[in-house]
Amino acid sequence: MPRLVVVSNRVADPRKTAAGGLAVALGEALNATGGLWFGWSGNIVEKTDAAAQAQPQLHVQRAGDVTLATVDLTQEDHDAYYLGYSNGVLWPVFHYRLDLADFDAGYIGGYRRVNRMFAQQVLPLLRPDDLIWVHDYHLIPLAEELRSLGCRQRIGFFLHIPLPPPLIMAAIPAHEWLIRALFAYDLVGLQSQTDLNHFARYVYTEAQAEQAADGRFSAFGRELRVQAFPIGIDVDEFASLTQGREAQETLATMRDQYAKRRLLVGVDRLDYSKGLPQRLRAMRSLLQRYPGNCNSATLIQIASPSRETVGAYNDLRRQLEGLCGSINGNYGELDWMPIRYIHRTVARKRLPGLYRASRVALVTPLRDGMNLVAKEFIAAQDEADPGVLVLSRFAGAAEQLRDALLVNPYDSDGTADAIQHALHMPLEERQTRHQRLLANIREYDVHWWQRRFLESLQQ
Ligand code: ADQ
Repeated sequence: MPRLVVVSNRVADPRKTAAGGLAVALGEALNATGGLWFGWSGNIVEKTDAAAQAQPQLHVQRAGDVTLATVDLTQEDHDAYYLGYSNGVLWPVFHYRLDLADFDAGYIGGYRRVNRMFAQQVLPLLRPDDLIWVHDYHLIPLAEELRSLGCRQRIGFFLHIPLPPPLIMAAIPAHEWLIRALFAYDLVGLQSQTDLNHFARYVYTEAQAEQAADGRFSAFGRELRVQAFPIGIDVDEFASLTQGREAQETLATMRDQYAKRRLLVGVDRLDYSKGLPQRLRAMRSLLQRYPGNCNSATLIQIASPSRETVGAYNDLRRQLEGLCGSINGNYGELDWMPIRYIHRTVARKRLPGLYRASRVALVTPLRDGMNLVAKEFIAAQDEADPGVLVLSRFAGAAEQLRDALLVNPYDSDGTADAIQHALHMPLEERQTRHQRLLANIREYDVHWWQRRFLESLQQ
């Protein structure tokens, strides 16, 4: 196996548990080949620092057999590339939220500049037979930049977020440039069959693709292979976290506090793609339509702070606070509240305890590339008495997890009906569904994903 080089916006030390399953899986492949991981350091340097502007400083660090190489960004580049183009244009549009995109601000210059700078910085670190794996929407034009500098190595790209239908994609003024840039890769991986269909329709209708066979597309005078590789979690790692001290402590505390009540859980970044206001409205509808849940069902919603300097995220935060206040105010009792909303991150080692204490998980994004919380919830359950997953049909995970209760999150009454079903599902049905879900996430785990992508890239 050739040496693996991973390039992503952020770099994580794969030896740390807090880094999560993706970092562990990439770390595994990097370790096996003595690989290199390149990305932004997370540091922002002042623009007045002329030296840093001309030649960003490269920080190199060893993590076992893996080399971590990072560069700083100037404030201006960070704002245009990261906050602006990546999270103010690509993130909303790729999640179908044209209304939230800010097309006019000229962020694209910063996006191109940082991609070019990444290419210039990583190029001297490359060896002739390296395999390069680029991650996510921040770095779509990276291969094009690398090719223009003479890079001939195989380069693959994986998009962690959805790829929208052609007419939505076409709202981005530079849409053709973005899709053309993908054709500088040898392989593009997407999360789902739906994303793959959208890509195919785009190149047929917008780029007059000539032929497509065997996952190969030719357009813009180039040929590209595009496949779906649904990402998974490290099921064994998660199962062992579940047995750990922190998770067991959390489980015991929750069981103690909610002994005679039913617990529902939601764990998300505070992001408008995750359907949080819709989820709270479904809870309100549950209490209205099925009053037996009053004084009984409680949703613990953990929403970790995310991208707080992007305007749309602050509006959402206020909206959630208003909804929680109104639902708790209307339905709460002296000793019971229907919603416990926590605007914080929960330690990764505690999460499995929270999942296991919950009878139902609400994973109801309006759009999501995959959604790993759905898979983590399944992995953390007690097989003898498992909880039920209520899952949005608009999460990439819904293509695989057919044994969850699939819902339309825009339909609050329909979602409330599904929650009611989940809360009262007989043990036998819970077990059957859980066994099938667990078999699925075991077969298509994060190691499978990593191996399949890299095998395909090497072919
Ligand atoms: P995200 O949008 O971040 O990822 P997700 O797949 O759910 O979404 O992964 C989130 C991870 O962070 C999970 O491991 C979860 O446990 C953790 N997490 C989330 N909220 C947390 C909280 N409040 N406290 C503690 N931990 C929390 C993007 C795409 C997804 C895709 C992944 C991987 O948007 O669709 O599944 O990448 O490709």
